[in-house]
Amino acid sequence: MTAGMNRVLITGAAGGIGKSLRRLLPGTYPELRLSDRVVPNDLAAGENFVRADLGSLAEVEGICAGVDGIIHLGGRSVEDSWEEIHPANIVGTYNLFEAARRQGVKRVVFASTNHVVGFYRRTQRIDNEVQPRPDGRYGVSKAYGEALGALYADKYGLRVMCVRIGNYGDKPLDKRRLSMWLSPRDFVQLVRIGLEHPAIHYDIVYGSSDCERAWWDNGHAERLGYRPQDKAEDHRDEALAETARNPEGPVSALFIGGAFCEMEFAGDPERIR
Ligand code: 15L
Repeated sequence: MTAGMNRVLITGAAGGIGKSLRRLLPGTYPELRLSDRVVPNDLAAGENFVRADLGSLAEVEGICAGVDGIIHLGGRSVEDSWEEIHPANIVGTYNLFEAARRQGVKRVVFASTNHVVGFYRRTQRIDNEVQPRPDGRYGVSKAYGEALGALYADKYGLRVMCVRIGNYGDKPLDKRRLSMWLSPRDFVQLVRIGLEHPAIHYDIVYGSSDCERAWWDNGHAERLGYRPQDKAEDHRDEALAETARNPEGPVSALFIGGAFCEMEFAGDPERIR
């Protein structure tokens, strides 16, 4: 049933998505191992938690031992200084893939982000094969993580699925998120495709629910069997009202990455085609 996924590791288990997956995944796989560099403040009795810092290859190898599949949520998940992004997402992601290889892990689901393609215009419809156009250091670090995934898939036979997550949560927060909202149960469906689908080698999909305003074509996920259950438009009025109260800035409003594009922006929007 679960394609030999007897023990599944979740990194970043103390973070927002980690906490949510920990409530949704039990019962799906025989054993879940949780890890983060800090102990989750909501750790329940019976949860199997092993502390590890992604910056230490030895510690990451330790948490990968005996694991069949990894859901890699660890690292920085927003724009930040290079001093923060580098150890967590550059060194840390390398350590994760290398430790997975050394420990004979079969599959990795890599939490990537829409910010890998943040500088695509909202007027364009992109698919999962476009070249990266990151909108910050965070987006660059995730593009690098995707590239590492390709290397470890092609060279070492690890099966890797990268999910370019839009915005994860119970509902779309504003107008922009109506185009990229990802509900928890739809993310679980994508994670299960990554960990179980027999055709996965190195695949990139977008992490969004049923968003009729999507700026991307998620046909690749659909071909892998993804059928999102939750519709962004069910929350339309609230989301539009939020953006009416807090409109996007002039640069944010042009591009997929929104406010991440506008941070530190000193370019010429006209030249970004
Ligand atoms: C992300 O990648 C972040 O993890 C999340 O906090 C949001 O900022 C999201 O993108 C977004 O673009 O809305």
